Amino acid sequence: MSENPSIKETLDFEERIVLSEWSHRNCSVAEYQKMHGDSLAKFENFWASIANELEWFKPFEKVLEPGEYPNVYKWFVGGRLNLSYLCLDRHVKTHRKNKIAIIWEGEPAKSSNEPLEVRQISYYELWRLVNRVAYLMRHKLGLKKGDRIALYMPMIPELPVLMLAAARLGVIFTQVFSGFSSEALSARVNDLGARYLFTTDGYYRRGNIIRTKDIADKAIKDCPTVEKIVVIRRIGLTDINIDNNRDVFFDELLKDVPYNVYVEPEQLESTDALYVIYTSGTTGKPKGIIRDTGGYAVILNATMKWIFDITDEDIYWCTADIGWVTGHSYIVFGPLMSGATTLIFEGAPDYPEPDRWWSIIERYGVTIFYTSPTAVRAFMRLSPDYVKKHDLSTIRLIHSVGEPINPSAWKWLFELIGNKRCPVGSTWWMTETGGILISHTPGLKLVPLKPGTNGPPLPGIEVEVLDEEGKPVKSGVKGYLVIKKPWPGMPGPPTGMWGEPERYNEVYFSRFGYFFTGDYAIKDNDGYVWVLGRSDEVLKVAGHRIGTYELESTLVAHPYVAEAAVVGVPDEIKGEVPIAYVVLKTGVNPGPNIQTELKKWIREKIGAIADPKNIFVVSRLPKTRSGKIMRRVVKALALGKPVGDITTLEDESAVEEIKAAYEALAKELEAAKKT
Ligand code: 6R9
Repeated sequence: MSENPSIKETLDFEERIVLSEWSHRNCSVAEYQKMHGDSLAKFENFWASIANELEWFKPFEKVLEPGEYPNVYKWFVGGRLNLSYLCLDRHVKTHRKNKIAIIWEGEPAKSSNEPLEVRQISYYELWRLVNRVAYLMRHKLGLKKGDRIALYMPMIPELPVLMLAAARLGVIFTQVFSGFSSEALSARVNDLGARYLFTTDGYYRRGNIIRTKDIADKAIKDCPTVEKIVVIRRIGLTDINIDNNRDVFFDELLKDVPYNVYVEPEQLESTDALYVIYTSGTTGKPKGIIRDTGGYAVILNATMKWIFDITDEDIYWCTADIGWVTGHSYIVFGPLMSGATTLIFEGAPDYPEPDRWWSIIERYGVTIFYTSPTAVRAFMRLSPDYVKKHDLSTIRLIHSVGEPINPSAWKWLFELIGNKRCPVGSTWWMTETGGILISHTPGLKLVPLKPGTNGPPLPGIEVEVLDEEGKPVKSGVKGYLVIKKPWPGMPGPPTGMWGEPERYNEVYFSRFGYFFTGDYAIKDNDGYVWVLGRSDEVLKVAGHRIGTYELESTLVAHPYVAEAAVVGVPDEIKGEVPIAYVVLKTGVNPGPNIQTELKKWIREKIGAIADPKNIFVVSRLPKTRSGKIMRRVVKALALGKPVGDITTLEDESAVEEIKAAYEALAKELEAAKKT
């Protein structure tokens, strides 16, 4: 774990910021704690009242019920609803009918002479289109409730359209982030047993064309359940491979679907699955988290109000990729359920110029800005003039997500982007939680801000920080963050994890008996939670979650590699980056470019996000006498820290070798700095 060194400093400093502009919401810590305590005291009634703010086809009979498998719960049992209905049909019956639902901006050309590619889609248009696509899915592809599809899609409006159309029919989708490799894609498609794979010919990123269809072609060779690839033409590439028996173009399927078809939304059970999302853990293959329908809708609806204070006037922008959970919840389903205008952009933050984001905020008058600490740290390195030349005065609320925010990044957002007027929060949650669980809640009550904290747990959410033995630690002491009560949005029935009935309970509940998040945290005297980072073998690289185990097993799958150990080390911008130590098989002669070769291998097998910063070839790894790699030791060495007790080590020379590798690198970096 890369601990945030400034947290201790901030805890001691106890800076508290109260914004006079938010006086209508400001409250004391005691007041918040009272409200929070009340919500827990009448837990089920509390969540029932929040759930009743939604429109249900059939009201739920029971708030919460244990499922068939340990620690899997059913929320809002007996209730029927549909997220496509809640995101669209409900709004087109109101004043929101002609309101813009989605503003989309394509990647601008390098030359400013070319017009910007922008699409603004009203709720009514989106509703029409989703109906047509749902019709297409049902009648042309034969999809029905419970079938599975995979979406390997870039950031274009067709992606939310596909998600909403699938949701309308009860077709379970999984999205695979468009930066993942063909192998990562086929593993997920196969695990879910998807019938169709939706992708594009390509997309634009930093002035390049990424050829998604080529990657999909490669992936699909090993995917027996996939009947067809449906290709959305984003670029209009004429040289992609088309297999007439297997590939179909989306526009050709859609062409003769009448513009006015209506597909009645399936009345789904609250406990029916909406999607499956794969995420990295400490061991084994990625975990397919099952997302239910009712609990998820409730947590999103609540958090859009409490945390984002969403109103009809807002232009809301979450800068994540829709392929990650943040995009599922807070670009698509959350904002659209709230009737907001949600902004989607294709491309990168710094292309064609480093002010792309600030120009977007100015161009559309963004009011709510939800971003990541990694992006902030990258911008902080550049001249503030890129920001200052744009009018950002429309912004009224800022949050970040994905990793701990260091106080200086927080201050940069607060001062430069928010002009000291806007609440800035750091919303804690994870793929497994579905929605935000720990955050400041400017839309409800606003306790004083503190740079770097996540703030208090939301009403209805009970968390605790425990020591090794599972006892609560005192305030200010670091421990393990657990969630004590079930929450709406938690992994859904029947098994929490797709196809793996035992694993869910084993992974999350075996250690403490409560849901263990995997995070280290501190609770301060005000009950604010400060998540410090992961306590396990999961890395957060630029906010992306990567298991060291996944990287290690990919490395040892290379024909030259016998053993591998991967650890995370702090990085000024990305928060954390992987470093790998590998032992080669005896007798192989890899040549001088083995590091480059292994980096390429990881890109091919997982994707560029997992690219290790350094790969060191060593002759042995530090192991216990029973043959287990001592990661603690590898990690300390990678950080240039003392290794502590190594009496159980089998062979101390392994330590010396890694130490030497670290020192050589440190020297190299020092030399590079000087030149
Ligand atoms: C939404 C998302 C989950 C892990 C989580 C924690 C870290 C996320 C954070 C944060 C500190 C925040 N994390 N938000 N840490 N402050 N505001 O990121 O999901 O990709 O599953 O990652 O991210 O370590 O355990 P996911």
